[in-house]
Amino acid sequence: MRKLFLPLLPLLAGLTVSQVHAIALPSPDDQGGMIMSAVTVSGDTLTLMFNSGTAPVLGSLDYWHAINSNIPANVSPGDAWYGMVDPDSGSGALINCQFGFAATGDYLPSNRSLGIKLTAASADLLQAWNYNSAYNRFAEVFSDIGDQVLWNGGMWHPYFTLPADSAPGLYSATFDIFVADALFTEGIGAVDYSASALSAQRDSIYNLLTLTYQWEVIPEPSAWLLLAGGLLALTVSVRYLQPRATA
Ligand SMILES: [Cu+2]
Repeated sequence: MRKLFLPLLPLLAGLTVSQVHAIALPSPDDQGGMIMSAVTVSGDTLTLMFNSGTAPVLGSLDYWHAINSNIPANVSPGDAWYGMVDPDSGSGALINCQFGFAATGDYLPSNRSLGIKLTAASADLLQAWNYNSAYNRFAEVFSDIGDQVLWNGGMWHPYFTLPADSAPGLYSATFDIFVADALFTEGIGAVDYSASALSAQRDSIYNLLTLTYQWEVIPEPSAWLLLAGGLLALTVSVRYLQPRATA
């Protein structure tokens, strides 16, 4: 029985600290690890390795801090993401950045680059952001269905967000990965979403890959109910165990 309550302990530890709210954006590792989609370029063939079996949680900053107290505490209101994500002074968006894009293989011709295009989303309010802490950028990408970025093939973990009050359930976004007839020029990190990047056309000599990411929104208040339940259970189990321990 005792073992059953152990997973609740990190949650307990996180709660006291999360009341401060002074926390930075959690990295993929802070959220439970990267989930990569790996693109390989071989001649004019693109292949994709992606295990679509997991739907990571889109959670509030409070949620991430509750499950992981190692998230660094160096946030300031000047951080570009603050208004969107901060639970107190910002919109408190639910976030996840575990999904990442990465490419290997042959170099493309110098007038070509990889592109990623949003082709479908299960909710209008699902948003994607290119985060670069060094440049303090938190810039929306894929604002509308059909929007794209050019991609230099380097590992890219966009942050996906939903409004704080989004209904629990599964959410998804579908992307095309393709070769575009344009140069990667004005990238911030691994992606270029300049005007010329947005208007690049697909080079159909190369095949098209499609990819669907799926996330889960969980009812966060129930995490606190669970915590309360866990506390109660701990109390009960301690009271139950104590007579035996001292006997
Ligand atoms: Cu990665």
